[in-house]
Amino acid sequence: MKLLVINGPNLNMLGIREPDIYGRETYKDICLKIKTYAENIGVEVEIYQSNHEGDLVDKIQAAYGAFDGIVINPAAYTHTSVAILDALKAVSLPAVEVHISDVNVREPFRRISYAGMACEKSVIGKGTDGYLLAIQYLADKLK
Ligand code: CA2
Repeated sequence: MKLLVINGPNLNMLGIREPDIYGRETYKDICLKIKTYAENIGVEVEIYQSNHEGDLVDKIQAAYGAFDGIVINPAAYTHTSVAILDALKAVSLPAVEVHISDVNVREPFRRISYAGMACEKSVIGKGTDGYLLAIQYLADKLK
């Protein structure tokens, strides 16, 4: 089973600022944690990050026929991008949305998730363990 983990803008800056919201782990730490977890449960993962909406859309499209499921944290594009929503709908792969912080208790604009409308599950406010919970969910569903 092969899963694609997609991260949106600024997530590559994690661990550098706002540790009270996003924790102290760096993006590199998080990638290693995801890869180690996936390997231990026999799941192959590719992790992709981009700051560009169109690149994220291209990556979602390229997942069609190449991956069994998608874990996605679209970061700020969560709350703005109909293009990412449409791409997720177009490929129609089982997808899980992850947010490190609890977007429901922050600014009101973070309560809307376009990407979430194409995801069968949302893991919100569980810190970076949310990625692992999302991978486990898809692994259980797809096995
Ligand atoms: O909680 C999440 O995972 C978010 O998707 C993170 C996004 C935010 O725009 C969403 O509303 C919720 C922000 C990504 C990273 O932002 C950084 C900010 C400062 C320092 C490092 C990263």
